[in-house]
Amino acid sequence: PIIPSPAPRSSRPEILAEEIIERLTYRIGKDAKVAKPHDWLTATILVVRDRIIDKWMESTRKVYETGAKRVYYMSLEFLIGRLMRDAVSNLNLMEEVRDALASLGVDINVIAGLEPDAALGNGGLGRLAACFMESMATVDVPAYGYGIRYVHGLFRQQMADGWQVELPENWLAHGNPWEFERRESAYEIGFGGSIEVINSHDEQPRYVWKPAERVIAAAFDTPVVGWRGKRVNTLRLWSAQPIDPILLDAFNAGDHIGALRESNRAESLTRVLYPADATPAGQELRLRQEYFFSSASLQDILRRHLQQYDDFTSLPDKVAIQLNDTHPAVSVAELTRLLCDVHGMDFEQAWDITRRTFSYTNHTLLPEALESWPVPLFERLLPRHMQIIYAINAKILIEARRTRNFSDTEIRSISLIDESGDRRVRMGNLAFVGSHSINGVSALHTDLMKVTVFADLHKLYPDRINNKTNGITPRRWLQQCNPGLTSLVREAIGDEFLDDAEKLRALDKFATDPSFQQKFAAVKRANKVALSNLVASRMGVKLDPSAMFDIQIKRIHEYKRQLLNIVEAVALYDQIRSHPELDWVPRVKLFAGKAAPSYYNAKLIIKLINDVARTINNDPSVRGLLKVVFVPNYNVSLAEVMVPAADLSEQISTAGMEASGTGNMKFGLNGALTIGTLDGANVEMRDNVGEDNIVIFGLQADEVAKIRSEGHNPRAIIEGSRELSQALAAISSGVFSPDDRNRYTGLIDGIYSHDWFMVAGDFDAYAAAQREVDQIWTNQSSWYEKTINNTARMGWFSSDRTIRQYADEIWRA
Ligand code: DL6
Repeated sequence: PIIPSPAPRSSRPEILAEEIIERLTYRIGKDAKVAKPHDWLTATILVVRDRIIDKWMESTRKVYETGAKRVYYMSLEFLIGRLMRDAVSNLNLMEEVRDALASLGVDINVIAGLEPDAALGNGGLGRLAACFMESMATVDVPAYGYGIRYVHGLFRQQMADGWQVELPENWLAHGNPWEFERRESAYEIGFGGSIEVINSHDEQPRYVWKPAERVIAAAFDTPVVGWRGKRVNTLRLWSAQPIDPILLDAFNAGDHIGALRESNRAESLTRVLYPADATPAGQELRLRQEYFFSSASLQDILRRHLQQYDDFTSLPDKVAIQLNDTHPAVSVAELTRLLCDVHGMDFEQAWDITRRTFSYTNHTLLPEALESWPVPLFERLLPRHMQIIYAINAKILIEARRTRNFSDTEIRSISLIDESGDRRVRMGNLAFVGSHSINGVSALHTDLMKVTVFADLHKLYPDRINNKTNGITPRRWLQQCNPGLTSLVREAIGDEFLDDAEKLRALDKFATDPSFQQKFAAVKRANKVALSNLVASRMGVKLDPSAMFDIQIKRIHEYKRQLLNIVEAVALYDQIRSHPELDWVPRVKLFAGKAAPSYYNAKLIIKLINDVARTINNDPSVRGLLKVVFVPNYNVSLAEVMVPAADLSEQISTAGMEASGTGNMKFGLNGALTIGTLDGANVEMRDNVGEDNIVIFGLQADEVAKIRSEGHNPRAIIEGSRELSQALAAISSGVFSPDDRNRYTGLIDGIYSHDWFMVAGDFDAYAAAQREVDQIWTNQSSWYEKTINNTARMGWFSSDRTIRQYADEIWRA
């Protein structure tokens, strides 16, 4: 039969309104008269979703027709945030949907604010994956994202007397109208068990893994629409389900709990996102999650490939798989296993195909963040993979010894097995040897990778490491979060920048134009008022929008140095009280961010910020010149309010420790001045915006390394700095913690004794840089010239540029 295509959907507001009512009635089963805001949200999403589906099918069909290469982005994290505004705006339907809803008496802003944040990630790495998904659709790369459909994403952060408390997050509470469950795309995933060898005397014996335990991976698809609806890609998230939902024999025998044990065990696999970003979880469940989603994704990829092609020899030409950090690194062994054991290929050929198919992105140099698994655990859970890893290791080590004459030390460092203590499988080395490309996420980070974590592997494979500086999607991080600035820019330079962010350069000529500066300032002020309203309603704290909004929002980590920021705030507090006669620039210091639940010092830093805030904000002698605020429960939606409202962006990590940063880019694009170290992508930001338009301070990466290796004397530095020693003394003696005077003694002792993160080492330079910022602020015309230049010159940091580089230089897609 000839199956007709559905009629194209209209975008007229009256038709949209009709459809919203139709969905409300027949899909949600609610009468419009009694519908709750959540019902309106769901109905609206269903109507918007329908407008994506035709494009989605067309995009998929086209890849089959053209035989184009597919890109698979494997990531344990996708920090998506809300989707409705994104989809509506990318479809160019914002006005129509707003009008349709208004005609039904519904305010789009109210219902958009009810959409839960899909917080399936911790921080930069997960948010990057979300920006990349949107950019891949925008620049027309046929791509699938693969990840896990966690029932509970990143915890909700609440404050209890200034301490972080973690509460479960429940983004699926009202269902998820964006997703489609794909019951036909389900795969069995095994764990444990044993290996049977068939024809063991043959040249090529067959290995059959007999897992002791099996679960089902079920697919849930979310369409990801690119800018102007050009292409729609798929984010496929896996959910674990039991093979038998209930053990009926056990149930009938009266063991009602035991009957569900297997089901619970399976479902617990994808229940919760691990809430640590810079330290590996190191727990069995995490390794299970990693293998579960890797295996399901690879089985899916191979199935799709065989639908279209005869065999797997074409795999590297038709498939590119990007490993987002080491979390999916077990895929290297899994693909080799599937090709050999399931599809009968010989090991050499399977290994060659594997290596030519994978590429790997490294996101951190922190040694403690590099994943490794104890050999006994790995062997128990994935016995066949352990054999394959040994086989790969033998191949690599023999090659290194024979062709490169590697020494014992070099062999030890490139080995997939760390033998220095209890034996462990090194996932970074596995990802490296199993990939044809290994990239860092900023120029500095990539250079450092070559001389630190991967120095010896780089010697062995000198052509593999390359750089792909991160980017951010300008749709979410300019157009949607800052409509005021977007309109102003359109008025000034037209619409070209909407399709090519580098066209923002045309704003350069307005940087010194007083009338444009005024309008730019007015937009910033409106955004600051919006943030002030949010802070007032959530926290009851009143902010003055004419003060400088100085913002540090990111995960709380010692290397990101929220501590340096708050110690400087304490020093400034002293100065304001000691010198009331001086013209202090009024400042609001805003912080937000989550700490990993087991990271004691990070949680203590949150408490310190809150303690300092309480003291300063209630001290009349400060005369409102300084305010400190910690905004709880940082997430993508909160960032969308805070980023556009920032005057000053704090990017002050210890040089050499922040791989790239992406918050730095969001702030710059939205017209904030950056105060930062020469770390991560700050270096390239300086090159792009010009050194007059950014305030750089502090030790550089090579200086930090030198000081650490030659010995650092923080005590001498502290004693030489009156401001610093007084601030540290106040904190450690309990001025801000009268209820527990020793609360911060240990934290401050750390600065005195080793100062690993160079808080003392950089303090004076940071304080001087802050006073330079004050100076610039006092000349508002110069301030706006610099901040307009930031917006004008940040276009290069669009993730469209990053994705094009991945596509051209790594994926060849
Ligand atoms: O590449 C995305 C993002 C970078 O911008 C950050 O600099 C980096 O810290 C982050 N890395 C991670 C992984 N673990 N740690 N730390 O989240 O990646």
